[in-house]
Amino acid sequence: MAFRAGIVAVAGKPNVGKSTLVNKIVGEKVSVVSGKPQTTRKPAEGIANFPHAQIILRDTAGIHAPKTKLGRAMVDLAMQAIHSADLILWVVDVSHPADSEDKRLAKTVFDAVNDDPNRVVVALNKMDHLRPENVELHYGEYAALAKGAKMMYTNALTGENVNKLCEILIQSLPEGEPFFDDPSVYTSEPVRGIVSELIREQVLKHTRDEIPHAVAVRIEEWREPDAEHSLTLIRATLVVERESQRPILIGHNGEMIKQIGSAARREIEALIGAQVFLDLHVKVARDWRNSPIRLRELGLI
Ligand SMILES: Nc1nc2c(ncn2[C@@H]2O[C@H](COP(=O)(O)OP(=O)(O)OP(=O)(O)O)[C@@H](O)[C@H]2O)c(=O)[nH]1
Ligand SMILES: [Mg+2]
Repeated sequence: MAFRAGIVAVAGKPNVGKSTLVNKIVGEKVSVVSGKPQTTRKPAEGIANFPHAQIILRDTAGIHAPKTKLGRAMVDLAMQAIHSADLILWVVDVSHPADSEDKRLAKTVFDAVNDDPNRVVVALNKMDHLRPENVELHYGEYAALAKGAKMMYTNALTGENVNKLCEILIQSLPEGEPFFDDPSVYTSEPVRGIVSELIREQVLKHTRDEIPHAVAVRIEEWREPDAEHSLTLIRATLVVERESQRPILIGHNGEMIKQIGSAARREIEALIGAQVFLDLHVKVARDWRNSPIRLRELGLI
């Protein structure tokens, strides 16, 4: 059996479950997840190995009409990923009917592959939320947009049908050698990048309203344990865009930032397999989401 390998761009509207699905396929957390739209900012890469195939998944930001320079950069990077992939895994939330945004996205996806239905696979995700009376209608609507591309119902949370989806992806990939030889490598992201995302994930989980979108994380210092220090020290800054957001993020008596820090620390310790001292600070960078200099500094463009 010929070995197959290639790059799959995972694209779709915000909050449909792209990152959850990527993590499930890879079997590790390569991309952070939250209930809030626009969680993913930069494409994250996950590598899934099979006996006769290697799938390189590029999880992208949800495609939306951007309101900030950050939003513009997120959508631009997602578009680049879509245009440079062997295959597009288009994720939709099948529990909702297809709307005008889905129609626009279908055009974006099929334009990127020159209307070749063999280069698109559709995951009908959140199948657990699809009401029985809507099955036929919603399936029909997405099938009409999918132009003959293969479709699979999935539940990215439980992993239901994810194996079947992988089989379809593998069949659709070009023949070729694996890109990454070491099967223990599941991402090409640097560990610092993952750690800063794990911190941001806890900010997303613990805050609401405009705060989740207003925060970026920068790792300032990373010191491995030595003769004097038994813990790995990680010092990070939570960048907010307005002075008024600082007290919200710090919380009463520092409770909020403490909760964010201890939850993130547990995740980081599990990732790097070592005890960590996580030191978080809040800084204001006025309107950073609209500042090209700040966005570059934060590695977001
Ligand atoms: N019930 C159900 N919930 C799901 C499923 N897949 C994902 N979710 C939830 O949907 C929410 C969004 O998931 P994400 O994986 O962050 O979605 P995303 O498409 O990556 O979102 P953005 O990065 O913002 O574009 C989270 O609360 C997930 O737990 C599913 O199959 N069923
Ligand atoms: Mg995401």
